[in-house]
Amino acid sequence: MKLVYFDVYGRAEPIRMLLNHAKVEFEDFRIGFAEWPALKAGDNPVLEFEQVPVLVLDNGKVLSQTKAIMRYLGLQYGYLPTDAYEAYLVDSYLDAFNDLMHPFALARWEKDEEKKKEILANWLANTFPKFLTAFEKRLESQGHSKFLVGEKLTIADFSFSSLISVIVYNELSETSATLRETYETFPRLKEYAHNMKEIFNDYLESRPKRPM
Ligand SMILES: N[C@@H](CCC(=O)N[C@@H](CS)C(=O)NCC(=O)O)C(=O)O
Repeated sequence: MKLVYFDVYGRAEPIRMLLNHAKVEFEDFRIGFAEWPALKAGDNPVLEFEQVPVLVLDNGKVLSQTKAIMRYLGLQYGYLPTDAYEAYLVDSYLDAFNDLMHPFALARWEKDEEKKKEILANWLANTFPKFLTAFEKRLESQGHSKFLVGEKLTIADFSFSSLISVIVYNELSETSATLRETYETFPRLKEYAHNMKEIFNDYLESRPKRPM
């Protein structure tokens, strides 16, 4: 199969992590930002919504939309719970990660430096701790499990491990050290990061290093 995205972590990284963990061979096709406008304008049948990531399967089918791709791969490779409540928890996490990251992404692409600072400061003071508090509570209710949901790795773990590896534990990110200070005030989340680092260490060490 072929995964099409930009040469950054972004929305494709949980997909890369999952395929890597499941030992599925795939082409990690990375588009340069400069090539994108022409590709997008080119009426390319692979770009159904004129957005990436897309995953082109070996049978020619093209999958779009990150969460749907994750769910598809989760079902294929055993990273989706069969229990309805656990499946709900996984989806709820994925939506929460999107909500958490939306303002952060807006700040990153904001050209006006003052506005950018303001969005980021508000996110750091309010949004980030609010979501972490909720995640910490969920982890507390998980008892001794290492994972976000149930007793095994799910697509929620790929998504959250990717997220923290990019914004909290990333030496190339300008904001990572500040975010880590807040993140590590949550003991269960800190322990979670440690546990996931053990599981994904080989991949995290060998992947291309990027600030985002
Ligand atoms: N809902 C889509 C959003 C995809 C999306 O926003 N992709 C961005 C990159 S992260 C993109 O393709 N941007 C280029 C563009 O829209 O021209 C998903 O979850 O996959």
